[in-house]
Amino acid sequence: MMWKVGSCTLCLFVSFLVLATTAELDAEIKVEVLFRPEQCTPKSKRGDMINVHYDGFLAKDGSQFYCSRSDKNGHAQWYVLGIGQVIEGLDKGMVDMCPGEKRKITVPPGLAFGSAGKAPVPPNATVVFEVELYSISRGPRSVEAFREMDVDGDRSLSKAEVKAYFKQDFEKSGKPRDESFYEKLMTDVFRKSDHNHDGLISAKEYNVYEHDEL
Ligand SMILES: [Ca+2]
Ligand SMILES: [Ca+2]
Repeated sequence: MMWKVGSCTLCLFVSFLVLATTAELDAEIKVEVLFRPEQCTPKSKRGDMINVHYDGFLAKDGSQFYCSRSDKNGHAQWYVLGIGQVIEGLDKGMVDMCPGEKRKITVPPGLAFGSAGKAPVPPNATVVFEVELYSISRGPRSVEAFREMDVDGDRSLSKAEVKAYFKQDFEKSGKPRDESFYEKLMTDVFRKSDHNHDGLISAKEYNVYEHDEL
């Protein structure tokens, strides 16, 4: 009799756990705006290059597992938004953000590190990111941008072409930066996009939208 009660309780408990886990895997992200500048433009959108600092915490106890300010010499990180360079929850949660804006993004495991986790994040963990957006470089993944960057028209982007484009882009926005900044930005872009490491970004490597016309 005791056994029966025991196993049944266990059984209920297990199915409750499974239900809870499934619900968490299906859950959506939660976005709280911590700070928004009065002049909130431009807004980030898929395909933009964004520069962000972010801190990661475990939801269950608030412990910090990542801090971009202490990692990689404290440089804010460059990402192309919306193409899987960061966890899905951040790709979704950093849309429509303007430079200077700060957000707290709570991400369920299904849109973060999943049932496997990723050390030091344990399996099935809900994570919380505090992100601060520094700058947005407009639509570098558009067909127009590719054509504009590909000055010699050989349907691939050299390092010089990419660097010149960013330089022009920042100068146009009235915020020119020094040479090492463009160099770093260009290096980041090649590290993430030059998949076959031939020193050129082909139309195919660049083309996250899979436009036929490239
Ligand atoms: Ca070219
Ligand atoms: Ca290449």
